[in-house]
Amino acid sequence: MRLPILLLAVATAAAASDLDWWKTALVYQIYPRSFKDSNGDGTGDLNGITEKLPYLQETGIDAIWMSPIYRSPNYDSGYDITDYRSIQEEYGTMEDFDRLLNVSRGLGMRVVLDFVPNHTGNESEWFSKSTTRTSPYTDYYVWADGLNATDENGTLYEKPPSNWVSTFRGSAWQYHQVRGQYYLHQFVIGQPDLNYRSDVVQEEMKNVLRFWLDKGVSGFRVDAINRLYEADPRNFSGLYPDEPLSGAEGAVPDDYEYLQHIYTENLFETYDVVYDWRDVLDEYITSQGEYKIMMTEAYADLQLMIRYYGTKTRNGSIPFNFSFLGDINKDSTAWEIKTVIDKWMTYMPSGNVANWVNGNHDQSRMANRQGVDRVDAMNMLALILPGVAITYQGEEIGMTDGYVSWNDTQDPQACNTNDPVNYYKKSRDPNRTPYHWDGSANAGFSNTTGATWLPVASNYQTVNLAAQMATQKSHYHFYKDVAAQRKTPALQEGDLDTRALSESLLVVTRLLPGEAGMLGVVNLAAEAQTIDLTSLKILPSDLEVVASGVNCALEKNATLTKSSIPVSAHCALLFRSGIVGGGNAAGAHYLSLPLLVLLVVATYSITACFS
Ligand SMILES: *[C@@H]1O[C@H](CO)[C@@H](O)[C@H](O)[C@H]1NC(C)=O
Ligand SMILES: *[C@@H]1O[C@H](CO)[C@@H](O)[C@H](O)[C@H]1NC(C)=O
Ligand SMILES: *[C@@H]1O[C@H](CO)[C@@H](O)[C@H](O)[C@H]1NC(C)=O
Ligand SMILES: *[C@@H]1O[C@H](CO)[C@@H](O)[C@H](O)[C@H]1NC(C)=O
Ligand SMILES: *[C@@H]1O[C@H](CO)[C@@H](O)[C@H](O)[C@H]1NC(C)=O
Ligand SMILES: *[C@@H]1O[C@H](CO)[C@@H](O)[C@H](O)[C@H]1NC(C)=O
Ligand SMILES: *[C@@H]1O[C@H](CO)[C@@H](O)[C@H](O)[C@H]1NC(C)=O
Ligand SMILES: *[C@@H]1O[C@H](CO)[C@@H](O)[C@H](O)[C@H]1NC(C)=O
Ligand SMILES: *[C@@H]1O[C@H](CO)[C@@H](O)[C@H](O)[C@H]1NC(C)=O
Ligand SMILES: CC(=O)N[C@H]1CO[C@H](CO)[C@@H](O)[C@@H]1O
Ligand SMILES: CC(=O)N[C@H]1CO[C@H](CO)[C@@H](O)[C@@H]1O
Repeated sequence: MRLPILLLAVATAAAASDLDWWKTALVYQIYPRSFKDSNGDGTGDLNGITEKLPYLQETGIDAIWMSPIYRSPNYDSGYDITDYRSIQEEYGTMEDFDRLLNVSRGLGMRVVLDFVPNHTGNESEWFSKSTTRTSPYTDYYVWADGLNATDENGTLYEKPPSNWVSTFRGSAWQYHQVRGQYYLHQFVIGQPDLNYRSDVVQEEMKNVLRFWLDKGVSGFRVDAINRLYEADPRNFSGLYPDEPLSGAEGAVPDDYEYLQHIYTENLFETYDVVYDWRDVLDEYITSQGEYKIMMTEAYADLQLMIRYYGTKTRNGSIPFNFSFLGDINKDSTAWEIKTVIDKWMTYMPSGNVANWVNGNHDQSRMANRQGVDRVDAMNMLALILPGVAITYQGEEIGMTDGYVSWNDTQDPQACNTNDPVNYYKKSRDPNRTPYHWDGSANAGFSNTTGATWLPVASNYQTVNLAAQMATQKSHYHFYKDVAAQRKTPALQEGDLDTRALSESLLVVTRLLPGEAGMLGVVNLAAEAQTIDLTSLKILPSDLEVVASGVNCALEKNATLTKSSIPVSAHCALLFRSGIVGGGNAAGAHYLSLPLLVLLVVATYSITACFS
């Protein structure tokens, strides 16, 4: 009898963690072209990722999220998908993907995919059939007739359906000879926007989600979500309405900033699609026993973003909070950082899961934005705040932006400037250069004798993983030490308290009654300071260093009391405190029911074994 009961209990506990895993997940964003090249063609690939999965597991990563790996002609680094159900050849095959998934599962890590629903590539079969009005693809895209106009000399000419501008400059409308109409592309010309006002498109995209969920992926990060819908011409006498001018200084009509995007961004219909996808993902709670994560990307203001979480009647997604990217920089004070954290926690609807993003493939690297001196601090904050933490590949070792010449430039956003002098202001290539595995040729990223797809950053011999693994004091060891604490009850469930003791001292505590507390201390100043935390009444007095940043004099395992904590210049420290008071005797109150069942049964079975 004993064994079956025990197994049942274990199964229940596992199921619970499969349902809750996402609430505190440490997610690692992989940019596949730049992570690891396994076949020597200068471009990263799936087998390269699979080869490095054990590294990620050792580091404490719960899930990897891969930027697009779907078939694409690559006019926009894989965001122009031509077949949502196959793998881009240079990354490998579907068998390689299945193996990656399997190995990842074997290591206890989950795989999250990028979902790019705003558009397909123009070379997709869907688009091709839409240009010839072949059912059911006729209305898969946003098609419209041009408008007649007369120029200053009275000559008739045809102009695009509206004044809308693409993110990458110029009209958002492109004339297509075969169909004799214009199609909408909010991004590059090769990316026609899908028509979400078509039920067939809605169903098609749900089936794409199901295709990958059936394989066993653990969810999606949804790209460019706030541009799914445009104004409905039926509400504007059959025409697409012009957007009003923004009045932005220095903007010319071809610039995206020239217009106020009231008809192309953040339309309320977008939220319903997100809630509908949530329902699709929730089908898998029953069939696979796993909660599937959905993270949405939207560069919108806070109030609009918050709506992605869902409503009283519909569940939604986790909107990426980019406040660490947008609202914190090298000069931010402890007061400002505290304000940014508190603001998100305040506006987030209660019961929802926060998230902290320190970098991605679209932004300059953290070490450049926040300064090398703040790499440990920012990594630690993301990892000790409640909710999901997302690390972009390379931020754990403090990689910096690489230099990419005009000749080597790949990013369409930069190429479209046609400006060999100022292109770099628009380029996202510097933050996409290959990962620095070691100090060997091509930073260990590729064994190619030719060029890698983007050049490796010049500092790879000093800033690389192997070097950081070899020394006790490194961004990598600090990151790993902090990540290791994420499974503690305090970081999983503890109450959050943030304090700015001064302009340069930030203190974050996570305290849970009956458990050891966690205390993060950041000194942003260029001078050492000694702090007294006796004003934090609930924080136990005895502290032990569990992670010590590269600039800190206090070493790991040092013990001290909260009344006097010496913090070096530009140092980030993580402490474990003694047991926080106020809990009930056993602390059992804080355990989830399945875990409780497991403990009780385990105790029984141990007793039985020795009786
Ligand atoms: C690079 O590695 C791949 C895979 O091991 C191998 O097939 C290829 O020959 C190597 N290329 C060079 C130039 O060493
Ligand atoms: C998946 O991994 C398991 C071990 O974790 C192994 O036994 C199995 O053969 C693998 N399957 C595939 C298709 O690679
Ligand atoms: C534009 O002018 C052409 C030729 O004069 C005409 O056939 C067409 O219907 C006009 N289109 C619109 C939208 O008025
Ligand atoms: C209008 O005519 C003038 C004089 O012939 C010419 O210089 C100008 O380029 C024309 N404008 C357009 C838009 O064709
Ligand atoms: C797709 O768009 C690109 C420009 O981005 C163009 O060069 C190419 O010819 C287009 N292909 C098709 C099939 O329309
Ligand atoms: C737009 O038109 C649709 C029907 O075509 C209608 O349901 C909707 O309420 C209208 N929206 C606005 C903002 O007028
Ligand atoms: C939302 O999700 C939660 C947790 O998965 C579930 O308990 C709740 O019933 C869902 N609400 C709706 C409206 O579907
Ligand atoms: C860039 O390419 C052009 C044309 O191939 C060449 O003339 C120029 O020297 C190159 N510049 C650099 C910096 O490599
Ligand atoms: C700190 O203590 C842990 C466990 O007691 C031990 O494994 C580790 O080696 C110690 N680290 C240092 C830097 O002393
Ligand atoms: C927010 C944003 O622009 N996200 C993506 C939407 O699609 C474009 C073009 O495909 C990508 O480059 C963006 O990263
Ligand atoms: C990029 C982005 O969406 N940033 C928003 C994140 O949240 C802050 C508020 O905390 C907004 O101000 C940013 O615009």
